[in-house]
Amino acid sequence: MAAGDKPNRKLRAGPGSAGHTTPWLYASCSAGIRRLREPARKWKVATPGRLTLYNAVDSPYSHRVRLALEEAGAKYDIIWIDLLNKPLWYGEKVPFLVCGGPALHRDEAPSPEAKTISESLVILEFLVDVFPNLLPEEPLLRAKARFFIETADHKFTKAFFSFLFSRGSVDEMLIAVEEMQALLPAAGFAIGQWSIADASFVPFLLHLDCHCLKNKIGVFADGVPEKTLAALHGPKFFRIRRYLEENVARESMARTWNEVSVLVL
Ligand SMILES: N[C@@H](CCC(=O)N[C@@H](CS)C(=O)NCC(=O)O)C(=O)O
Repeated sequence: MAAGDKPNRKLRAGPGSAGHTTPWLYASCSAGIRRLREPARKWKVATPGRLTLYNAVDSPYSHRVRLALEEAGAKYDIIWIDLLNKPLWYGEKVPFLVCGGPALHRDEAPSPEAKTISESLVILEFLVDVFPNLLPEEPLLRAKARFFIETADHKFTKAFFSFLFSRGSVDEMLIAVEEMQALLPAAGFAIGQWSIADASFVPFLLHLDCHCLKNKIGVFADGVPEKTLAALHGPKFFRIRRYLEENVARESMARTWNEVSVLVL
């Protein structure tokens, strides 16, 4: 805007105001309302070609991605990696997603024309771009989902690994569970409808509750698994238990998890 120009008041006109020049945005600061009026977003969905997920048994990070793929109704191939005996070419952690190229075999590196993506949360964001039903369009809900993911990935997983493998304190573990519980709405999933926010968190909660504590997988002092399980199943954690049960009841979970073999192969 050149010096001395007046701001274009028409920009502040609401919908239906005579002659407003931009139908995209209006703000009524006096009413404290800001609305973004965009036409419905036209998702330009890339076609990534064949999707191949490299997974490992007992990996909550991999489980994140598999849940999202199942919820998206995606077609994908899955290759199981033994982390103690990785194929020679495989320098990555799991999960690892290959997009494009021909069908792969465990011992064969992806072809040069295939694209690869690592880091479970990056893969989840990529899947949202390809399968928009994994996250609602509403910006505030998207922000809420990302905050939930951020808290799950930093605070919860940090407490989880410290508790299980570095003799972290029960109290710190339970505080992290409480913090996640406080982010949940009164009913439903992390942001109401199921989304990648749930995919990012539930595998860790499930591992803690239904796998590591029950089967004493971790480095624990005597009595710690029992004490922690009793607390998690007490009235204080009623909401998060219900949340876990509702996640476990989903088809995506039935297709990817069972308590005996841990992950459905
Ligand atoms: N930040 C990574 C962590 C993935 C990760 O640590 N994966 C473990 C299995 S749960 C792994 O592949 N470990 C084998 C290794 O480090 O070589 C993600 O979110 O994908």
